Order: sequence, then structure tokens, then C-alpha cells
Amino acid sequence: MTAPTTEPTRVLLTGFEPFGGESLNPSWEAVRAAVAAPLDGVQLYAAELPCVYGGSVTALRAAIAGIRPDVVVCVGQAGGRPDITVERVAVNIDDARMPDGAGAEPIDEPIVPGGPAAYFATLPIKACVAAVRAAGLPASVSHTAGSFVCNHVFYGLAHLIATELPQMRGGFVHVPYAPEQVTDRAQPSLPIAAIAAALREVAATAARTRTDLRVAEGATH
Ligand code: PCA
Repeated sequence: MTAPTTEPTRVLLTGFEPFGGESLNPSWEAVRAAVAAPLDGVQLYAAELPCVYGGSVTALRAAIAGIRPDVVVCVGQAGGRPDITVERVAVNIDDARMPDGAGAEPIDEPIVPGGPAAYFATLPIKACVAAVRAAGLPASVSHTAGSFVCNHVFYGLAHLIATELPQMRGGFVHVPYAPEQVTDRAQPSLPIAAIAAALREVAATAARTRTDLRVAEGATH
């Protein structure tokens, strides 16, 4: 008799193209590395998104339509942050001090006019943080993904889940610079291989965990 086979959970990881004059984006480099080896019980997929407000969500939707993932974890660079940050909330605003890759500089524009002010990630964010820490890497919950393209794509993903794909789960992870980006700056960094290992922990945890840990990970400010 053959053992019953369970379908692997399909997890799509996305990273961004370089922006802000950088020669690489650690999010995409780490996503690429993260999907290069098999992961137990999980089928990993990767897609690179442009650093453009509307275009990022268009590319994300196309990737989701082709891959039909169970879980989506979008990943972006948060230069200056020292650790892997699992985002809790996406807000319905585009407003940043730098233009996107297509030169757009929106001020206080809703991402979805009339949409909810915010969405929460539908991933077990605290379990993901715990898993990254257990792998020996620094991680925390973040309560803002900013109001640039990363927040935009996170909100777009959450809106897609809320309105069209309720079976799918998704969230966003911000990652620090890679060391090669900060050789001339006193800024925190993590090697791409470490970021990739952290993303594999997040993917595996999100795939197998539906009820989050009940531990305090909030912030006082
Ligand atoms: N980080 C930017 C956009 C693309 C990326 O990798 C952000 O945090 O909004």
C-alpha cells in the first residue's frame, strides 16, 4: 500500500528590483537564494517585482494568477533596520519622500479609493518571528511598512486576499541591507545567505501554522 501523499503548500516569495541608486536589492537576492533548495512540505516559487506603485501590484497579480499559491510573502529592503521585520499592518496611503522607479511622487493618495484604512497580515507573524530567532537570526514584528512601494504592494496583496482570494494567506517581510551595500556607510546589514535562511523559516512557518503564538511582540512607540 502506498502512503497517502499530501500536496505541498505552495508558497510564493517576491522580492524587489534595486531602487534608490543601489546596485542590488537584498530582498530579491535573498528570495532567489531561498527558493534554490527544496523545503519539506513546501513548494517554493519566486517572482521579482518592479519598484513602481501600480506596476508592483500588476506584476504580483500576474505571478499569483500563474502560480496559484496558498501563501504569499512579499519581501522588501528596509535600509537602516538591523533585523528581519515581519510586518503586521498595511495602510491605504502612498506618500514617500522619493520617487518610485517610474518617477511617481504621490502625496497622501489612497492605494484603493474607498478601501479600508488598513489591513493586517494574514500570516502567523509572531510564529514567523520566533522561527527566525530560533534559527539564530534577529527578527521582530514591525507595525509600519512605511508608505512607499513596499507598503503599497502589501496593501494590494491584502486587498486581493480580502476581496478575491480569501483562501490565500499573505504578508510582508522587510529585510536589512546586505553588507556589500554598506561598505562605506555605518549601517546595519545581514548577509544575503542569512536573509535567505530567515525567509525559508518564514515560508515554512507560514505554510504549517494557522494560529499565531500568543506572545507580546508589540511596541510602546
Ligand atoms: N523597499 C522599498 C520599496 C522596494 C524595496 O525593496 C520600501 O520599503 O517601500
